[in-house]
Order: sequence, then structure tokens, then C-alpha cells
Amino acid sequence: MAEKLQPGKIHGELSARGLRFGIAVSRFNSFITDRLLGAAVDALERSGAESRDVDVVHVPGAFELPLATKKMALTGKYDALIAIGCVLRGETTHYDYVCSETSRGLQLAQMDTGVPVIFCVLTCDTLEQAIDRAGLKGGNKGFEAGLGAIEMAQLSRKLRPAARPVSATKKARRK
Ligand code: INI
Repeated sequence: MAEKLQPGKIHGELSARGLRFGIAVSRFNSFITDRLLGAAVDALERSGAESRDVDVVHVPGAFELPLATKKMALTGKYDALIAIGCVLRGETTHYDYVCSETSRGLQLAQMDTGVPVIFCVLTCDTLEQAIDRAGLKGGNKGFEAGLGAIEMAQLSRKLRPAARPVSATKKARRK
């Protein structure tokens, strides 16, 4: 009978020791973003990060998070980044533009640089919904973001690109 295939498993451990993290946080709706920030830092600290391993950059609003995270990624100092914001729906379409450009920009920042960017931007219809997600009643999305940053940082270390692409190495051997 054929043996059962056992695929190799690659996963990111939840240890922040020896890793460096950058957090960009928006001042808009700081009543919420400060709480998300506190929980993200708590997750990093409880997982072994030290003060010198975590930098926090403040920006005016969620719309500015993509540029701040991209610039942080390009410094080469960080294993993972967390973008923290809170966008609340108002009476106009402003909310839609801020949400779509912020999420698109953050995805581009991580895809362009290869540095993981954790999306911790609440997009809520009401302040109450944001409060529920920022630990004032129960769970805090900032803590989840901290854990996500650690996992992606660890995973990225394991999935580092080869110094020379494997295909180029094979071609060189054939010559
Ligand atoms: N920024 C936010 O982070 N949350 C919001 O709810 C918000 N609203 O509703 O307008 C918001 N606007 C500001 C925006 O992010 C920029 O800072 C601003 O447009 C300057 O570029």
C-alpha cells in the first residue's frame, strides 16, 4: 500500500524575541487607536519583545498609514509592521475613499517591500462597533494584530529569498 504523503509544514512561531517591529498609528479617533496600540504592544511584550525592538510612528489619519508604513519598511529595520487606525462612517462618501485607499495602500506597501504589514484599521459604521473591537467590552483587535505581526515576521524569516535564484544556480552547474 502507498505510504501517506506527509507534507512539510512551515509556520511562524509566536515568539517575538530578537525580532524588530514598527507600528504606525493614526491620531484620528485616538480614543480608539490608543487602545488598539496598547493591546498590540502588550501582545509583543508578552511574547518576548523588548522596548528597543519596537518603534511607534504617529500619523494624522488612516489615509497617511500606507506612506508611513512603506517608508518604515524601506529602512530595512523591521521584521514586521502594524498599521493602526479607525475609520468611522459619516454622512458623506469620505469614509469610502479613506477605507479603500488605506487598505489598498497598505497591501501595496507590503507587496512592494516584502515586509509584512498587519492591517489593524477598524472600519465601522458606529463608534459603538469600534468600542466593541478595541477592548472596552471584550476582545481587542490590537492584540490580534500584535500576534499576527509576530507570526508573519517569523514566517518571513523562514521564507527568505535565496541569495541566487535556484533556477540560475542550476543553469550555472550545467555549463
Ligand atoms: N481618518 C481616520 O483615520 N478616520 C476617520 O474616520 C476619518 N474621517 O472620518 O474623516 C479620517 N479622515 C482623515 C484622513 O485619514 C486624512 O488624515 C485626511 O484626509 C488628510 O489626508
